[in-house]
This record gives sequence, C-alpha cells and structure tokens, in this order.
Amino acid sequence: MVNFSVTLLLFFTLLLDHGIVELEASSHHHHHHHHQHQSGSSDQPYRTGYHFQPIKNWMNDPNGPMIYKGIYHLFYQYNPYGAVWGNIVWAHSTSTDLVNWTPHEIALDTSDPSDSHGCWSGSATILPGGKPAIIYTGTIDLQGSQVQNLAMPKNFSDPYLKEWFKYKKNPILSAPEPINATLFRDPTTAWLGPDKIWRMVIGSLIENKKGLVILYTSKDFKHWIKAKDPLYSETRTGMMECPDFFPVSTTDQNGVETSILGPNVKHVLKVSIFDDQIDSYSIGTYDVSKDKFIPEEGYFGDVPGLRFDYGKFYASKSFFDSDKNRRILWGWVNESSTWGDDIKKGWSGLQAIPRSLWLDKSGKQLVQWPIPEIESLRENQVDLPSKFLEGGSLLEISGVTAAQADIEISFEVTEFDKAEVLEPNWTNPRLLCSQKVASVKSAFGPFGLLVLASECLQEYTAVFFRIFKGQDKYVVLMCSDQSSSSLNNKNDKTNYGAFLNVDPVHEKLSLRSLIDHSIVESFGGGGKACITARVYPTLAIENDAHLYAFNYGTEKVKITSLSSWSMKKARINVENPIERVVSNECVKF
Ligand code: DQQ
Repeated sequence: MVNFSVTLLLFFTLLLDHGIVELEASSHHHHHHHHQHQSGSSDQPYRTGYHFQPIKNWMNDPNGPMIYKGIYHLFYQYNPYGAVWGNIVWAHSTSTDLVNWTPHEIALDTSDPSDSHGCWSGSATILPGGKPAIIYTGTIDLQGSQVQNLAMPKNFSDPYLKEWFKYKKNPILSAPEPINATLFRDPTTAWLGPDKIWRMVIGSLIENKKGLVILYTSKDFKHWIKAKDPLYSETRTGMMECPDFFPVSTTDQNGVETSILGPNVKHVLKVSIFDDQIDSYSIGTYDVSKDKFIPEEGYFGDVPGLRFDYGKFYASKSFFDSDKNRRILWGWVNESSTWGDDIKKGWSGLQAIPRSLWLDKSGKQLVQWPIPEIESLRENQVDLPSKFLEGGSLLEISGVTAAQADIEISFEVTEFDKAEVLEPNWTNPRLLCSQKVASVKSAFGPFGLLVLASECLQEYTAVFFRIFKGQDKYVVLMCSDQSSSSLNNKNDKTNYGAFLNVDPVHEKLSLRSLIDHSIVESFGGGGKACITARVYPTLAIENDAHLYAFNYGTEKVKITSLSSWSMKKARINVENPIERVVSNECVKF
C-alpha cells in the first residue's frame, strides 16, 4: 500500500516536472501548445478554420511576404504578450501551399536600440542572386519615434530563413527634416531602376493633412539617399501608411516582378489611409526618369474611389510569386468586437485569404480572386440546378457546414423596366448600403446570400446586390449588411458597400463568399469588388449556422448557377505534431 502510493507520487512528480519543462520550452517559442484555440469549440465560436492567425494574441499587418527557394514566407505584426496591440515584433510562418502554415520563432524582436520599442511594418526585397533582405520600421522611444532598419538572413541555405540578423549600422534612416519622427514608417519592397539604382518609398504626413510617400535611392541597399521630391503626395488624405508600389501587366493576368517597367505595364500605388482605415489605390504610370507616379484618374480616399476591399481590410502588402508568375495580396482584417471581448477570447486579428491580383480588361481597376490553392479545402460539393428565385423568397442551401464554407452563386436579370431610379446624389455606396439594409425592398434587390444565419433569422449577415436605373446605364450596388449579424450589440456592425463595375444587361452577377465562423469575405463580379466583414453571431454558430440564397426584391431573379462546399480545416500555426513527440516526449522518457 505504502509502496504503491510512493510510486504514484513519483509518477506524478515526473509528469508535473515534464509538464513544467514543456511549458517553459514553448513559452520561449512564443507558441503555447497548451492554449490552442480550436475552431469548432463552443468556448471559441469565432476562431477560424482556414484563415491565417497565430495560436493566440494580437496580430496586425502582414509584413515581408515573399517566396524563397519554393517556400512562402509571411511575417506579421504580433504582440507576444496579449490580445491587444502593443510590444510589436515580427512573428514568422512558412508554407508550401499558402494554405497550411508552420510557425517559427520570432524573426525580429525589440533587442536593439534602433527598435527597442517596436519592430513595425516593412517589406522584403529579393536582391540579385536571389538573396532576400528586409527593411522595417523600428520605434525607439515611448512616443513612437521611427527609424528604418535593415535585416538579413543568417543562413541563406535555410529555405525557412529561421534566423535573421540586424545590420550593425542600424538605423539606416532617420526621419528627414522637416518630417516628424512619429510619422515616418513602413518601407516598401525596393525596385531596381534601369540605372541599377534601388528605390523604395516610406509612408508619411506633412503640413497636417498632406499624405506623401517619401522616395529613397541606394546603390548598395545600405546607404539610402532621400530624393528631392516624393514619389507621390496628396493634400488632404492624412497619414499614408504601408505604401505598396508595383507594376501590373496590361496584356494578361500574370503578375510582374516589382522592378519591371513598360511598355506592357501600368503601375499601382496603394496607400493605407490612417484616418479612414482603408486601403486605397490608384492606377497610373511611373515616370522613372523623374521618379514620379502619375495617377490616371481620381484621388486617394475618393468616395467611392478604388479600394482593394470596401469592408474591413487594411495595411495590405503584395509580393510577386516567381514560382507561379502571379502577384499575391495579403491584408489584415481587424476585429469588430470590443477590447474586452478580444481579451476574453485571447486573440485578435486575421489575415484575409491571399488573393491573386491583376489589371481588369477595362484598364481602370484591379481584379482580385482568392488563390486557387484554397480550393483544396473544399469538400461535400452541393450544386443547385438553375432556377428562378421569386420576389420575397428564401432558399436554404443545406448539406454544407455553413459556419465554414465557400459558396459561388450567379444571378441573371432580363427585364429591367421596374428598376429603382438612382438619385444623382446617391454617390456613396457605403451610405446607400447602410440606409437600404437587407429588409428594404426594391424591384431588383436585395438578392444574394444570407450567411451565418440562425434558423429563425434572428441573426444573419446579408451579402447582396441591388440594380438601379442610372443616368445612362444600370448601376449595380453590392452590400455587406452586418446590422443583424449578432444579438450582441457591443460589436461594430457597420454596413459596407461598393458599386460593381458590371453591366447587368449583358453580364451575369456573380458572388462568391468565403465564410469562416467570424469572417465573411465576398467577391462580386468575379473579383471586381471585394467586401470583407467580421461578425460574431451568438446563435448562428457551428452546426446551428445556416446558409440561404434570398431575394427580398419584388421582381424575380434567376439563379443561373450555385455551388457550395464545406471547407476543411487547414493546419495553421500548429507545430508539427511529429516533431513535438520526438523532441519533447520520446527523448525525455
Ligand atoms: N501598423 C504598424 C505600423 C503601420 C500600422 C504598427 C498600420 O508600422 O503604419 O503595428 O496598421
């Protein structure tokens, strides 16, 4: 008896000991196996199944995306100590398919005087010979004064680029006169001119409201000289963060390497406008002799203007995927819940599903589409034969896991006479969508999808179209209506909207939504308008979530095609279980 309990005690001590050792080891890595938040668990209904997110804590901007030796890299702004913004370092994950991700140790932490208070956003550039370099913003005091730093991989033969060293002469740049040091951040991927000189831009603000992207040049990537003029500036935008500057092909949908110049390209400048929290872009030409970007039309921050996404999507960054000849866009999707709720659930922030991006045939806008790799997660396809949806009707799409799904639907309208007239001052699509929510009928629309819907429709997120009679053409409005998304009224339920550049007389109206527990990413017109929303249903969770096609307009519309899929869970930032067993369990026992 005594013997037995002694043995038992010893056994428990061993277990305990082992547990402690493992806890220490994992906290050192900033990844805790012990607190994995599972999607599909009732205490974590908002955790996603196939979106990029760390195991826990706060994440914001995507940083330094690239492909190196066939491995995709994503770094991101991360708080190792909590679910709200702060203590920002560069966390790092890699993937072979952009779907499943392996976490690595923190790539850049706040270890140097030149980044003692934060490693903020920045970009990777592949130098000649295929060697990557990172330039990022360091903050050096409590006020957030900013400088730019250089980092290089320790070991170029490691395709995972697990370790980085910081250039010993950092910082390579401090804010130039008269720029305020707290408004000088987020270097882009650099591009090489025909003169073999590197160029990059950094986001800034001057004279209270004037946003600008400051241009720097370098011969060796270490010494950078400020150009006389910015690459671009605009009087009233406010602070421009996270600029991105890249060419797009005018002849096909392939991506183009960042340093490529005309004749078959146009250039895109994207800036993240801090005051509005939007990613606004412009298409134009890059005059390399004057080092100026000349937009073809419009202004940044115009309403409606050109945006990567008309919902929640910010601080995005693209990279050229040289393996598959495409340009891929990453973007941060913040929470729409309260800080209190974020702290309770222990995490904040998602990355949108990476999108391929190219110039539309019109040449006037970009088109974006989720990378095809994500389709490997599709299962249990449910198709519906083409059919009419009568005015005021609802059609349940069953057979898919509605909380974690992908759906593509296409509509056709043939008789337009009764279309509601678009008043000349209805120029702000977001405003229109907040006035004309899903329950407001017109002739053509709203029709579309009710996602993350509870059985009796106390909760739903409505993604839909309306067709208006404009001055000389029919105008399509796309809305994402969050106003009924949750019984929890503490969440931000702002509605989003965009005009969709599709002619409904000659083209079908297609809509795809990627649904993942607390995120709905919608693509209208094959990716001509994208709207991402965060929602937190209280009833429409897990197996209690439903999916419907609906038409609350008075006139019938035709569904010409409908396919939907359950989405499998991706392996995202969970450490390789085999590696763990070998290193922690087997070795010790
Ligand atoms: N996030 C970073 C900044 C950037 C901002 C700090 C954009 O570098 O300007 O976490 O979200």
